[in-house]
Amino acid sequence: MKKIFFPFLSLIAAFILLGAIGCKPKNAGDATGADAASRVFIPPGKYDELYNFVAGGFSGQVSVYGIPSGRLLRVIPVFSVDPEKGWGYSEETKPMLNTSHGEVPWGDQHHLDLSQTNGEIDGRWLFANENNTPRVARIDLKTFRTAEIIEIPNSAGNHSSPFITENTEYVVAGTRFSVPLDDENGDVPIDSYKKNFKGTISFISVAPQDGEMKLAFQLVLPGMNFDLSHSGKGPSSGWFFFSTYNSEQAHTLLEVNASKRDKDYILAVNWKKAVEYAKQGKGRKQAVRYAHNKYSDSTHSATSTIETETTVIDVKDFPDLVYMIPCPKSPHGCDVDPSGEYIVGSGKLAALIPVFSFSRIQQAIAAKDFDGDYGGIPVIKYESALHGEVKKPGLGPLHTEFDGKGNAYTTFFISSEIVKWNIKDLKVIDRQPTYYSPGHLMIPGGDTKKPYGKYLVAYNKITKDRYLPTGPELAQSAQLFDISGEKMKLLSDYPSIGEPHYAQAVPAELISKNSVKIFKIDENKNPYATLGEKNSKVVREGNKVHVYMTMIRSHFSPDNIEGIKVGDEVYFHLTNLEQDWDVPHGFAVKGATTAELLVMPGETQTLKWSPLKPGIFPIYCTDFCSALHQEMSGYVRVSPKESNVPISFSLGKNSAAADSLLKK
Ligand code: RUQ
Ligand code: CUA
Repeated sequence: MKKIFFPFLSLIAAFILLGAIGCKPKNAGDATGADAASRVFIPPGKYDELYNFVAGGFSGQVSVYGIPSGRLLRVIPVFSVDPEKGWGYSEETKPMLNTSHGEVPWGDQHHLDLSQTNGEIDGRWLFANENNTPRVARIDLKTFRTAEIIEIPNSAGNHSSPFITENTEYVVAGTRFSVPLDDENGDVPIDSYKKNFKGTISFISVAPQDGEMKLAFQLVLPGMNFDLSHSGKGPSSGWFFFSTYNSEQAHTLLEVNASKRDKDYILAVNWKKAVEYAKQGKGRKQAVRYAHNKYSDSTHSATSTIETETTVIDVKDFPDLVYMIPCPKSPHGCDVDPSGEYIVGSGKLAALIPVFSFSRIQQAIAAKDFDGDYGGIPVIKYESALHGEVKKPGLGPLHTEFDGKGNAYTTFFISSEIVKWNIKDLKVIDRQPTYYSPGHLMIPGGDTKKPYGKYLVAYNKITKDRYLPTGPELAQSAQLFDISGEKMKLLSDYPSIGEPHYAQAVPAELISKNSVKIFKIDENKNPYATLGEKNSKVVREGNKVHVYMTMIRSHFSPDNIEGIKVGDEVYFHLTNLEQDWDVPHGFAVKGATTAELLVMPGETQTLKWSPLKPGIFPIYCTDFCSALHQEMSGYVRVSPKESNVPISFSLGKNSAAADSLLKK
């Protein structure tokens, strides 16, 4: 029997007896060979076919891989500070991590969604969620940088996020934990869950031109857990589908208490109608506090604004807004097929996969084919919404993606496999083992109208013996499959950063053609930019010292600074004067308690430094930028607090202080 890593051991035991699906197939992982190797081999100097953006889970960041090679191209800092790039440490980027709780330097990043136009990936932005302190980020794919982060009020554990609509009109964010609303007294007994705890789903609008996000409105729902989501498309465009669990409304020992009912629900949301109501001013204005952070490529700096209002729409006041569809049992993934007609719910504890039909859902709504209500929300009869069930597909279904050729692929956490099945006749076509326990899977464009359908990547959580041991913790793993034929074929696996959850991939050309190579120096609007070496200077303002410093191969200007005193706050404003692709310069100063800086061509970034003792403090470039990179360095002299050494600075000559010494 394969190893089982699941907290529901006792509940699961029964399922395992049901069938021998959980057994580890023979030839474990030996399916690859010379043919597979040539399929993933990218000759030196050649590019990968696709970009693969992978959620970092508890790392809080997003990583970017090339497919099919599996080569790591970049880690994009999003919700966590990153000393490598100075993200969250430089004065310019600090505001990006501001929240209503103050600076939060870490996040738990689970899902990604690429922006779409007409249901197809348009290569403009990548949206990322943060669970722990609910936030949604927008990454600009021209620069591969986080351009915007918006906090979500009335939310806790922002898991059901960020999923976008067909034309990127909205990004949704469903709360994992229900909690009292922000403007209510939250100091209530935990066992008053049923009375006081509420679920919310937030709709964030995205401006079509520049992508700017805005919290448009929030739906208030009965207390339960919202897990995942996908928007409708084609015929189901205008709708959203959310998986929910804990319809038991348990607040303790959820592994037992939230697993009691035979069915939980998929929530179908008529979001176009919700937008109409919001526009008619039907919601309630609520006082809240949440941060909205934006990064500008023109000032090369971020601003953080605390917003104070949201509009909430309680769904129980609007009977035609949301409907519940029973779904066995504790559903996790909720995926919509490329045609927009089929909605797949993956019940973690279910021995089947239900596939719902959008047209049947609509008929049921029209005919009021309901089976009572849940917290005032009409519950559509299971059979009325159902297209059919995939029987005995495997154990622990989690997520489903599509190849655009009528097939669906579902991950099975417990039986460690991917199962391919036909959406129409619901017959299993193929199953392949994964190593091990896959969570999400990804087919490039697999949640769009037009999947690219050539590869599939499984993101596996417990890799055990797959890599050289690295102590108690092993890297999680991505496994690449060829899905162009009838049977899936394992091509390769490669370790991944953090804990990947969802991922997205897109043909490289769609993104690489817009990639920014440099920032134009004459468009640099950073208030502390130094446009040209001759403008470099050091200015004292009280106990603040501003160093306007430039960088170009292979020196800083100035590179000798004196007159700084213990107790000063020193701001090194570094402008990289290069106008050449891939020539960043770095900056480090001895004793800095923050990070280094990496400054891109044409950009300005600022490091704050508070020297604590007198002495000579070297500065140097941290990025090997030329043959004379080791020469790219300098000295800062720090004098005691009471000293009267004047501010002086120079490049290539003795400083004033040194001259006066020599004259003596
Ligand atoms: S989850 S492994 Cu956080 Cu998307 Cu399913
Ligand atoms: Cu600049 Cu090394």
